[in-house]
This record gives sequence, structure tokens and C-alpha cells, in this order.
Amino acid sequence: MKLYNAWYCPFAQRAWMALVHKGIDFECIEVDPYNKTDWWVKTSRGAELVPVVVQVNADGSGETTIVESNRILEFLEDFAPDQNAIFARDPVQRAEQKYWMDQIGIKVTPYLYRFLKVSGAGEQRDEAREKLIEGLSKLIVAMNVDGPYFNGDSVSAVDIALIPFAYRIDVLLGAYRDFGLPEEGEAWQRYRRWYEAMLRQPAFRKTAFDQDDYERRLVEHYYPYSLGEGQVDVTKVS
Ligand SMILES: N[C@@H](CCC(=O)N[C@@H](CS)C(=O)NCC(=O)O)C(=O)O
Repeated sequence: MKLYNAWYCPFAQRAWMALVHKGIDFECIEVDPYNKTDWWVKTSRGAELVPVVVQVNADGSGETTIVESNRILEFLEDFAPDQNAIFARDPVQRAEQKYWMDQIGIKVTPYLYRFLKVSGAGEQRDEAREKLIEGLSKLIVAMNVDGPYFNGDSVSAVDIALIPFAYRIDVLLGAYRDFGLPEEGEAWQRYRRWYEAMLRQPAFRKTAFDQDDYERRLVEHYYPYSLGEGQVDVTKVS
């Protein structure tokens, strides 16, 4: 299996983490998704975004290309269901996990980027901050009370979908917006326990801290975003 990856990309980190967590053999190919060569447009099946996963068909009839990070997590689970499952077997629980994965894209990620990209202080920035806190609060309420992970004592696809963004909320908004999430109250303490448990996960470490100078390079990479530049569509609510 091949993963087309960009080291800084939180969506790609989801796919990368899931591959590592599930112990699937893969080749990681670093690309620049913003460089729209014919090769990249074709390789990404016209999506032009990382992550992209390519798998040789079992019947020898060529290859299949899977795009969209959440779809890739679902594919990886179907591909290796018995290796560290990240989705529940029960269809109702599984539907619930997918619902929360979608909610991350609706209630959290657009506001992380909006908060980072609104360059001047003011109403727009306040609104992005409030919406981000509100979105995360909704997720926390749905988290298993005993944790430490979203669905209880083992890592699920919801954890993998959220942690790349939770880390960027911490590091990028800390660096560029002097922002920290609330700490008071049982719910935010639960979030903190979840966050710390996820940072210790081998799959997170492998896809983040194992790279030289990761945090500094990540902050530097997002400097244009902090000035209101960078990718445009990520601030849209899907
Ligand atoms: N909805 C996509 C988003 C992926 C995405 O936005 N990736 C960015 C890098 S973080 C990208 O490839 N951008 C290239 C571009 O916008 O041209 C997913 O979940 O996989």
C-alpha cells in the first residue's frame, strides 16, 4: 500500500496514524500537494489533496486510489479488520463514530483555521474562538466518561480524526494567538486526559515527534496562515 503524504498536514496525519496504529505495511511518499503537476492530479484521482492511499487490487486488475482522510480510515479498517480495530463492530456504534468524525469537520476544523487566519483582533476572531470552544465542548460531552479515549479504553477512529487538530489547536493557536483551551471543570479535565493519552500514543509520536524539530517546523509552516494566507477552503464549514 502507498500513502501520499505531506508531513505537516493534519488530514494526512490521520491516514498515517491509522496505518501505523493498525500495523499495515505501507510506503510513505512525501509530496507537495500544492504543486499541481499532471502526475499529482492523476495520482490523486483529481482530488489534488493529501492524503491519498493507493492499493494494488487483489485480483491483479491494477490499483485503486482512495481519497479523503475519513474515507481512508474506513478503508484501512475494512482492509485489516482484525489488526487493532479502530471502528466498533456494532453497526449502531459504528454509525455514531462516523457521526462524530463528521462533526469534527463541521464544528472544529473550520474554526481552528478561521481563528488562526483572522489576522486582526476583533469580532471575527472572537467568533471563531467561541465557535471552536463550543464545537470541542460538544465532542467532549460525547466522550466516554472513564476514557481515556473517545470510546473508552482503546483508540478509535474518532481519536485519530481529532488528535492532529487538537495538537494544532494547542501548538499553533498557542504560538500565534496566545490561546489555551479552558482548564476548569470536569469536562475540560476529561479533554486534557484524552489529549495527554493521545500524545503518548506510538502512532502519534511516530507521525509527529519522531521527525526532527517537529513542533518548531510546524509552527513555521503555518506562519502564512497566521497572516491570513494559506489554503482557503479549510475555513469553510463542510
Ligand atoms: N477533506 C480532505 C482535506 C485534505 C487537505 O485539505 N489537504 C491539504 C493539505 S493539509 C492539501 O492537500 N492541500 C492542497 C491544496 O489545497 O491544493 C481530507 O480530509 O482528506
